[in-house]
This record gives sequence, structure tokens and C-alpha cells, in this order.
Amino acid sequence: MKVNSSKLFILTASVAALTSGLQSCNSSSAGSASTNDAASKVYVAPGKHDEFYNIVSGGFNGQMSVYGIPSGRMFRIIPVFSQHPENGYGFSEESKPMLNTSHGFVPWDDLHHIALSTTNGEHDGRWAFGNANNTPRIGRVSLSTFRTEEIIEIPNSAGNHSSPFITENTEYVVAGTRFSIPLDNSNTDVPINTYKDNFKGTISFIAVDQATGHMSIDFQLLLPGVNFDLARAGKGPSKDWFFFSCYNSEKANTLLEVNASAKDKDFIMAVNWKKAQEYARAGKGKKVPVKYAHNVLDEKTHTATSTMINEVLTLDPKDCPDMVYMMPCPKSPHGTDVDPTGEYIVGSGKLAATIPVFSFAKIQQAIASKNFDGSYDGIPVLKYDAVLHGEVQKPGLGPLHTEFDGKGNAYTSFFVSSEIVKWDIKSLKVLDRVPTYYSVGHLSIPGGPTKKPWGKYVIAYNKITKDRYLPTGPELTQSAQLYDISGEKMKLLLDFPTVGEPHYAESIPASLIMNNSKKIYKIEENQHPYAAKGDNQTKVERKGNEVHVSMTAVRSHLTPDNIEGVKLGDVVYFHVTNVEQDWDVPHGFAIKGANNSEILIMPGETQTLKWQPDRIGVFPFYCTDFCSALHQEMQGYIRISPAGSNVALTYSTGTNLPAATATSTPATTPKSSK
Ligand code: K7E
Ligand code: CUA
Repeated sequence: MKVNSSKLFILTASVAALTSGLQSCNSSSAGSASTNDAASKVYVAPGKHDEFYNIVSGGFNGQMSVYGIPSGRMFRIIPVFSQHPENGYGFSEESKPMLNTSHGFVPWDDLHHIALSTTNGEHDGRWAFGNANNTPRIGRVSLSTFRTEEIIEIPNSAGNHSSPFITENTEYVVAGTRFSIPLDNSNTDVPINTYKDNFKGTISFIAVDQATGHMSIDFQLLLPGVNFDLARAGKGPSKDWFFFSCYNSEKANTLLEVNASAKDKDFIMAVNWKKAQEYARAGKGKKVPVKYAHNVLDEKTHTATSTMINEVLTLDPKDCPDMVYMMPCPKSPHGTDVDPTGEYIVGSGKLAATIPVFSFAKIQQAIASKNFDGSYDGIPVLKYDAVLHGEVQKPGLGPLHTEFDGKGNAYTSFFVSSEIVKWDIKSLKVLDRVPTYYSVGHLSIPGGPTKKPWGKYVIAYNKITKDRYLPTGPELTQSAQLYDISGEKMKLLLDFPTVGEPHYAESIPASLIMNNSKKIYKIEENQHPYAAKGDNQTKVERKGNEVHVSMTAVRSHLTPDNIEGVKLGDVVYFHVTNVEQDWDVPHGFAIKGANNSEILIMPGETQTLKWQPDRIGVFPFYCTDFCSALHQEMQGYIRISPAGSNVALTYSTGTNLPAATATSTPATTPKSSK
């Protein structure tokens, strides 16, 4: 049968009309402004890899998460400041010390900002830093293991929001307080309304060891009682400087919504950190007593240790001339961002009608010629007009953050007007704007904060999703949106849901990370004191009321898998070593009634689950990770006898002993220990 070609045309056309009709009714909300070829631009075929890793802060889930760009597929959650029952982080004996602080064990925090390490201002793929906003801490994640390796607490701080931001060669990670407070070693029991007299802000400079990544607080700056919001290091010509946005220059301690919005201008604070470092070395600082925890994971023992530190070096700008300057910035600035050349510093005044752009060259001239507009708490204030490159006029409402594409363009997020605006850094002309759905907070361009942005995409991290996804009750998913920025006009390509509340994120080419990705821990390097590197090293030992089980896990059994002679009142430590040496073969371990979680043990690693039996009986334990066809057989029992029982401590695998009737007779063939 021959089909009339004109009929075929009509049929095709009507299908097309129907399809486009469906699309537009799907997007009743202000629009799916996505382009026709959007799908192909984000499609990563099965088995193919994404071009970028996207490391995203989790906000109130205290974690980081890892996505692929352009697909928006999520690969991993990395627990940093929050316990994670999925893999036992913060529940296993080895990882618990990571969450120790001067306030004791703090198993949650609010992680807002990611900083990927750089060398010479370019991504190097070594580490990702993240901040704990609530109980001030900085965490460092290895981009080889995708695990949290270190957490350092920040003393004299409250609301660690202006963090973590890094210098060009990751010499320092900075951490600035959002809340000013009476300092830890002062009289802290003061009326809140003595804020102006008794409250101080601090910025901590945390040195990073280039070989190990280990962090130590080098010095702290003692600063006026403002709220530090965000920060960026300079780069290139400005590499010795750091820029911090401050709000509440009014120093209000109540109803900040009104009282911290009174002044027309707040500040961006410019700090010459090289000079600060020199002052610190020259003994200009003062050591003050504080208390903070420093927690480090040892790769060989797979165990974290927590050390309390009792002192910090503080620098007062009064004793250190030419170190700190204030630049007036309209009005309650949120983000402060430095362009890839290091010459332009963008302030995003949440309540301002313009975006001010400062010139580093002009800042240097103004300092040299002492072009000051008085001082703020003894810190020289530079004249606004003297340091201003210019203002972007009528950019939008509620500017928050700015990123750069390396081609002379800036992209600013606007919370109130729900859009991203592209503008030219030199001419300050607005070039393009696209809506976001809805109320964008941070935005991220791959390499955006570095000297060499990779460009190509901008990702919006939105605060509100409303009708964008299938509803899930009152609590809706958080969301990111991917835009193509390779052309003159920005084009929406994809919405993808995120976990937690995403604030800042960074993207890095996959090639800078994937080849260094760790596959296994070498069993011969395992120095865990309870490691069993083979079935012949497994054992059960009693130390008073502690019972230590050194157990192995291999496809598909746990050794030992029958344990007897444990009594009510004992505390049992299951030290499980995964003796596999193959990539992607984790084993898990869980026991009935445990008050913590399961644990996941990677090949070559030892992890410990503590278990306190609460009743007499026989308790099953099993592997929680479907590791082989006989995974379901990967299980065992532990028998708990009454406190005074004389059941001997025995353990076995495969011998089906001790005798079923015995309560007091020691087993004959199984290994026993005293
Ligand atoms: Cu979300 Cu960086 Cu805490 Cu702006 S901050 S959005
Ligand atoms: Cu091991 Cu399942």
C-alpha cells in the first residue's frame, strides 16, 4: 500500500503539534524555557561518563553530594558533619572521633560552602573543603577516597558562614564568623544589649600542609562586631589579599531584619593576608587560651583521632598597621566574588539596586594615597568612589552571588527576581537574563572561582521548587538547574533534584579526579590494631567486660560466624576486616538490636561496630551489602548468656560446635580464648 505523501505530512505535523501542546501544558508555571535540543545536550548514554564532577553542599543535611554534569545524576553522598547510617560514618568506632568538638560529640551541622583546592589558582583535584555553620568547623574531604579525612573546630567563632575559602595555592583556608560574640576567653556572661562593647568578630586563617592536607589554625584576626557573610581570596595581582563581605555594620543585636538594614552601606573588608602572616611570624600576635578539637583520619589504621588544642594566636589590627581596610559596599552585601584576572571584586548587596564592582588597582592607589573616608573601629575606610570600577545599573532584585566564565562575563544570581543575569565585567553592561525556578541562591560555573574557568554551563541552586516536580507532601525536593552558557544567550537545559539544601557548589573536569580515584585499601598496609588479614587471624578476646571480635568478611562468609560465652553486661566490639582486594566489593555488618547503625567496610579496611546486648538470647548478624550470589548466606549468630554464666568464650566457623546442649561444658574443637 502506498501512503499519500501529503497525508503523511499532515500526520507528522499533527503529532508535532500535539507534542508541543503537551509540553506547554506541562509547564504551566512561567515556563520551561528549555530549547529543543536540550535533551541531547544533557544526555549521557548508558555506560558513558559525565564531563564534570559537581560537588554540592548539602546545607542542613551536613553533607556534600557528588553529581555528574551535564546529566545531573547523583553518584554519592559524602557525610562530613553528620552521621550517616548508610555507611556507618559517625557510628563506627573509627569515625566517631571525627565528630568530636569542645562541646562533645556533635553529630550534625549545616554545610554551606565548598572550596576545591587549587594550585596557582587552578583546580588541582586534591581536596574539597566544607564549612560547618552551626558548631564552627571546617572539614576536608579527599577527592581520591571521597571521604572526610579531617575536621578542625574554630574557636572564638559562632556561625561559621564566611568559610571555607582558599588562597591561590591552598596555603590557607579561611573561616569567618557570622555571629559576633563575646570571645571565648573573655567574660562571656554579659547582657546581650552590651553587644557594641563586648562582642567581636574573628577571621581564622587555617594553614594547609601541602603534602598531607592537614589543617592547623595559624592565626586569627580580631575584628569589629559585624556579621561576616562570605569571602574570596584575590588571585593574580591580588593574590595576597582576601575580601570579606560584612553586614550589620550597625552592630544590632535584635531584629536584624530592620536594625541591620539601617545604613546605606556596609563593608567589604580587604585583608592583606601576606602581611598578616608576616606579623604573626614577627611575634605581633597574642596567644590566648581557647579550646577546640582537631580530628584526623589515619589512612593506615582507618581510624580517626581527636585532639583538644588549648591556644590560638590572635592578631589585632591596632597592632598591625596596613593589614585591614574597609570598603563601603551598598547594602547588606551577601556574596563577594573576585573575577579570574584578580582585578575586579564584585559585591552583591542584597538590598541594593546596583552591583558595585571594585578595582584592585584602585584599591592599591587609594591605600597608597591614604584616600580614606574616616575609620571604622580604628580600621581605615577607603573612599567608595576611589575604589569603585563602576556599578551595574538595574541588574535585578536581590543579588546574591557572582561567578565567571573566563571570557570577560559575570553571572549574578538574583533571589528576589528569580533570575541569572549575565553582564560584561569591563563595560558593566547587562547582556542577558534568564529566569530560574525559583529564587536562586548560589550559582556555579565549572572552575568559576578559579583563574581558569571551564565555562560551558552555569548551574543554579534554587531555594524554592513549588510546582517543578511531582509533589511529595509539604516537604519538597531541593533543586538545581543547568544552563548552557556557551553561546551569547543562556539556555535552560535541565532541572535536577538535589539532597539537603544546596548552597555553594563547584564543578571540576572529571579528568582531574577520576584517574586518582582510590579503588581499594591495600590489606598489607592495614595497621588497624584489631585487623584480621585472613581467617587464621580471626579471634575473640575478652578484656574485662569488653569482648573484641576480630572478624573477616569475604564472599560469602563472616569468620567467626558462631560466637558463645558472651554475657549480659559485656560490651562487644565487632572489628570487621574486609579482606577482599577487588574494586567495588564492600561488605556490610549489622546485628539485631544495635543502637547505632550498620557499617560498610571497603576492601582492605577494618571498621568496628560497638554493640551492647540488652538481653539474654541468640542474636543474628549479617552482611548488609549484596555482595555475591550467596550474600544472603553471609550471616552468623552470637549467644548472650546471663551475667554469672560460666559458658566458655568460644568461636567457630563451619564446625557447628560447641555442643548444642552445653551450658557449662567448654567446647571441644572450636578455638577458645580466655
Ligand atoms: Cu546559601 Cu552561601 Cu549560606 Cu548565599 S549562602 S544562598
Ligand atoms: Cu558480604 Cu553481602
